[in-house]
Amino acid sequence: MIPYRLMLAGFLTAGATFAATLYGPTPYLRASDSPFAGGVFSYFHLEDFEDGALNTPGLSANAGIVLAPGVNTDSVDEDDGAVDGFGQNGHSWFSNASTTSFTFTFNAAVLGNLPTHAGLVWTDVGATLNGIFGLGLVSFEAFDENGASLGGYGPGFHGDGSVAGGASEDRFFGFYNASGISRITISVDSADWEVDNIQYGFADPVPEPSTIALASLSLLALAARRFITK
Ligand SMILES: [Ca+2]
Ligand SMILES: [Ca+2]
Ligand SMILES: [Ca+2]
Ligand SMILES: [Ca+2]
Repeated sequence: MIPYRLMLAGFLTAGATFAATLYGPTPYLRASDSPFAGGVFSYFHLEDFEDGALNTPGLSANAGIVLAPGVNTDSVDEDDGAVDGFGQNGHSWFSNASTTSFTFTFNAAVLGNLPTHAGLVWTDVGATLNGIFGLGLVSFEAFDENGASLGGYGPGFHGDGSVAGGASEDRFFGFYNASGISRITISVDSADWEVDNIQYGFADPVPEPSTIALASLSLLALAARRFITK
C-alpha cells in the first residue's frame, strides 16, 4: 500500500501541470481540431491569413509574409473551403528564406489581458539543414507574462517529404498558462517553411476540477490521520 503522504505528493505533482500545459503536436485539418475549440473565452482570435494579412488584434510576428494561393502554399486544409487533404488554395505564413524561427508576440495593452491559451499550426517545410527534403526538426516554446520560458516541445521530426500542399503532416502546437502567455516561438532547421491558424484566447482562470479533487483528498488525508492517531 502507498502511504497517503506519497499519494498526496503524486497528486500535487499532477495538479501542478494544470498551471501550464503543452498541447500537441496533434493532427489539424480545421479549426475545430484545435484543443481550444469549444472553450469558454473572454476573447478568442484565429489568424488564418485568408484575408491576405496578419491583422488579428494584438498579434505581431518577428518575420514572415503571407503566401497567397499557389503551388508553394500550404494552408490549413479547411481554409480553402474544402477538407480534401490539400492546402494550396488557401493562405499561409511563410518564412520567405529569411528565418528559421517565428515568434508571435501578444500585446496586453491591445488585448486587455495576455492570452491564457495560444497555439499555431505547422504546415510545411522544404529544404532542411538535416539534408532530408520535406522533413524538418521542429521545436515549439511558450513564454509567460514575465517572458520566462514555460517549456515546450522538441526538436522532433515533422513533414511528409513533399511541398505539394498535403495536410496529413500538419500539426497543432499550443500552450495554456493561467497567468498569461506573452509570446510563442516555433523553429525548424530550414528557412523554407510555413505555419497557419495562429490562435489565442483569454479564459478567466477558474478552479480546476483537479484542485477541487486535491482539496477533497487533503481532507481525506486529514481524516485518515485523525483516524490513525485516534
Ligand atoms: Ca488576417
Ligand atoms: Ca483544402
Ligand atoms: Ca490559411
Ligand atoms: Ca502540409
